[in-house]
Amino acid sequence: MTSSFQQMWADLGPIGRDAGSGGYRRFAWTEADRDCRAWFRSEAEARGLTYEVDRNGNQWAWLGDPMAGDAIVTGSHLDSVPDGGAFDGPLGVVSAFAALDELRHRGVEFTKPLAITNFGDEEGARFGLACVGSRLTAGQLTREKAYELKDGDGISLPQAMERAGYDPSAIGRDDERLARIGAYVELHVEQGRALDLTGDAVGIASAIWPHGRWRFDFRGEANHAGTTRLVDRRDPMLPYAETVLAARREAELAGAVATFGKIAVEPNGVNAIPSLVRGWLDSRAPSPDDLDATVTAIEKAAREYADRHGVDLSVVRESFTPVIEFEDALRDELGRLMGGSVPVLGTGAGHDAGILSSVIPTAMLFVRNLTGISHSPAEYAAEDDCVAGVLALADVLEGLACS
Ligand code: HGY
Ligand code: MN
Ligand code: MN
Repeated sequence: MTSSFQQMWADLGPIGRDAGSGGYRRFAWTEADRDCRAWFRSEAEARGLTYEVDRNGNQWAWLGDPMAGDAIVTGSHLDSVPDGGAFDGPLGVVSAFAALDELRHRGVEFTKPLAITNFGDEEGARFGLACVGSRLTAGQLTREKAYELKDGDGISLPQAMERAGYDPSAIGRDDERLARIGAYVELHVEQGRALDLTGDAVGIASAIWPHGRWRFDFRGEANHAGTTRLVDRRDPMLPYAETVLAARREAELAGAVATFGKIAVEPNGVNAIPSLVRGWLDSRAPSPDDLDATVTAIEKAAREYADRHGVDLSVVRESFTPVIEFEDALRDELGRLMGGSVPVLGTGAGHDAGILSSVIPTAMLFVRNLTGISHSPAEYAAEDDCVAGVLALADVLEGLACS
């Protein structure tokens, strides 16, 4: 199993990797995404699995009869954030194939269908909404709303799918497919240091913090940077900057997190006062009330700053995921199958398993990340810990699909 893991890791590694930053730029329905999908299909077919793409563009590799029902499904995503790391997503997909290799090596008999998946567009890096593939499948994103999604160049989601050779006409809730699934288990690199602090290679997820993305549009008045008196300016960069500081202040007060990590400026000229400063807020908190209090306070402060500078402000919520509590029974079953005394930990990171938990039993395994760094080229998990994750996933799949 280790050699198959290493080979898959080596094959997938170069796809969509930026030579300059060393990070990944695997955005939905781009060439890098196409190449990741081709890799997935080749691994599936090399194992004699039945390959298919569902109405939402998610990839599936089946062992056994896909229509038999009560299938055990495992996988993750292959897309990335801009200059993301190698492990966020791909570790779950590679580990799924490697766990199957391990189970075949053990000679186990499957009593249920097994499927390995790649859910499309989990990061939402191109169209701004997280977990598009799983949200569509779970019915949390309607076809109509999906058709409204556009990337920074104005290309819509259906246009991007068509240009990539996929038919977007039937995207939407997939009850027929959901009815075939008994449970979904996603293995993911931990995005934090909890396991490093407990000294465990693998952990089990308990919950996902509620989290969302809000777009703040500060509209001022374009003018000459050199000749416009300060008192005459309606500069949107000033309330934006004050709002960024307010976000940190309000998050600290609420025990939440808040990040302005993406900004777009028009006309974006060195010697021009901007007409528009568009900033995206990502905020997350242990409870819905904490999140609501944080974002409400940030927006209130932003409006005061905008008024003070004669700037207009609009705030739009672009993505939201409520608090996810993974169901106890499956979580505890995983703990038992992994030999007990496995740490159970919450996370502030969103996942397809979180979205799917609204419609099917789901659970997550986390693999130790020694630095906790993620969404960065520096993201890393030690090979021994990755192997421990594969063996743990194999134990779980054997217990769920081979008993
Ligand atoms: O943003 C997240 O939490 C996830 O990486 N999509
Ligand atoms: Mn991520
Ligand atoms: Mn992820």
